[in-house]
Amino acid sequence: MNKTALVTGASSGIGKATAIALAEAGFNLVICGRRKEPLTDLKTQLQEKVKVEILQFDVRSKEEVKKAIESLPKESKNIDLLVNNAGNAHGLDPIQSGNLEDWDAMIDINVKGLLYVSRELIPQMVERGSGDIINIGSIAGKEVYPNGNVYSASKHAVDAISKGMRIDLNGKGIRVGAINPGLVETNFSEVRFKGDSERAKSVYEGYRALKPEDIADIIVFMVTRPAHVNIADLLVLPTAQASSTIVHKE
Ligand code: 8X3
Repeated sequence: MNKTALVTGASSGIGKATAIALAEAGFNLVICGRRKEPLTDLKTQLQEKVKVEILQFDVRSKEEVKKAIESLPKESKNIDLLVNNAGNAHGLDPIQSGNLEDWDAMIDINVKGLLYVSRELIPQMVERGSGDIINIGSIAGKEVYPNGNVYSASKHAVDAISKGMRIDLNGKGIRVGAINPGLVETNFSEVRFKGDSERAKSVYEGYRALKPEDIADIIVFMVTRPAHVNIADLLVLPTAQASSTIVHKE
């Protein structure tokens, strides 16, 4: 295969697992993130199999996004698959006491960051008449749960953007798919609870949460279907989870 995938938030969690799974499927990679070290480690791990470029930038900065993508060497410039994964939850507070910095972070990263990266890469897909875009949403983009307010709003925005992309890119040879995970054991809760490891750990206790690899597998499946098949929208939960708030714990 001679396809290149660009994965944002590739230094950990779902992004990292997706990069690894895509390399196994033969995709060359552009791995993106804010911190260089984990990306360098990942590159070392994967570069025997496929070509790997690192792009270090913060999706919150449109200037950084533009500069980074423009800096790609010629042979990695054509991105066949964009995985919009970078995103996080910050805080879990009722609306009346929400932290404004947390709100900014979630809207800037989860919504605006996804848009900045997409805006840089979609025109060349349109020009070539081919491409795949996978947006990582969340169960929080399908329903709202107590104290999930702004995180949920940001993921509802991702849901709307995925639908909007599918409409605007219709007829242009580009597939747009969304995957909306429920509880996946990553550093997601550690970030949400600002390093409170005990509280973060308890989110995944008493049942079998999804692993990042579970989501990565599905992404590889989505993008390796025949060209006329677009898996548009998936909600993926651990078997123990029925909704945002209903999780069967032993
Ligand atoms: C992550 C899942 O349920 O914590 O997006 O919002 S949840």
